Amino acid sequence: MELDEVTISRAILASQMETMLDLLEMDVAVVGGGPSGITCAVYCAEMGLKVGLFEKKLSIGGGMWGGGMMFPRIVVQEEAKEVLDRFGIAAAAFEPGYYVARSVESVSKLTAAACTAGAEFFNLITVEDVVVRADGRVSGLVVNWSPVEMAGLHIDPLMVRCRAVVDATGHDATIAHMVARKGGDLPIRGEGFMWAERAEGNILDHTKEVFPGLYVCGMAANAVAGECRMGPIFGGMLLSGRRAAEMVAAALGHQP
Ligand code: 48H
Ligand code: FE2
Repeated sequence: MELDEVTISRAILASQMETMLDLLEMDVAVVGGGPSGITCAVYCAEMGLKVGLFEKKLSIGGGMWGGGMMFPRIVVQEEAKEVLDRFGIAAAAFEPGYYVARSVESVSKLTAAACTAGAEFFNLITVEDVVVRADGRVSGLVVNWSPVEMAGLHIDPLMVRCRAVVDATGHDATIAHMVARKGGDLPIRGEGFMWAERAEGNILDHTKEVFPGLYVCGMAANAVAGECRMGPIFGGMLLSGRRAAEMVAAALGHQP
C-alpha cells in the first residue's frame, strides 16, 4: 500500500478528538495513573462505568515502575495476591504470605486490562483544578496539557464533567489539597512515618469519599488520613484501587 502522511495525521486527530469529545462527560474521572489509579480504572470499567484516567506524565505506572529503590520488583502480600492472579500477573512466592511480582509486568497487565475493559487513558494531561457548584459536590475536572504547565505558559484549561472523581495522585494527594486550598471542608492530616504493617492494614479504612463526589485511594488515602507509608509493598495500592471502584460504583448505582 501507498502511505500518505496527511492520512496518518488525520487518523490520529480524528480518533483522539472523537475520544476527547466523548469523554467530556463521564461517570468516573480517575486522577493519577499509578497502581491504585489503574486498578481503580480497570474495576470501574469492568463494572460498566464510563471511566477516564488522567496522568500528567508521559507514561502510566506512577511509582510502580521503579519498584523498590529501582529494583523493578514489587512485593505483594497474601491478601492482595488474588488481584495479581485476576490479571495474570506472575507472582513468585517468597516467604509465606509474601509474593514478588515484576514491576513492568504489573503495570503493563493492569493497564492492558483497563484498556480492554474500556477505560480511556489520557496521559500528558495535568488536572489543575476541580469543578464544585452550588450543590457542593465535585462534579468535574479542569485539565490542561502537562507541557503547558511545565513551560509556564499562560494558556487556559478545558473542563470535563463527571459524576465522581478519584484522587489517586499518590503521596501528594493533589486533588484533595486543591479542594482544601479552595476552602472545601476536607482536613488533610499528612503522611506519617514508615510503618508497613500499619499503613497496609489501615489503607482500606482510609479509602473513601472525603468530600462530596471526591474519593481517595492509594497513597493519597493514607496522606489525607495522616496514616503511615509502607515502602515497596503494593498490595494495599491494588486493594485500595479496587475498593474505591466498588464504592464509586455503588454510589452511582452500578453493581458488580
Ligand atoms: C494528573 C497526576 C497529578 C495531576 C499526580 O504515586 P503513584 O504511584 O500513586 P499510588 O497511590 O497509586 O501508588 C503509590 C506508590 O507508587 C507509592 O509511592 C508507594 C506504595 N509508596 C510507599 C512509600 O513508602 O513511599 O501515582 C500517582 C500518579 C503519578 O503518576 C503522577 O504523575 C500522577 O499521579 N499525578 N496526574 N494530574 N494533578 N498529580
Ligand atoms: Fe512511595
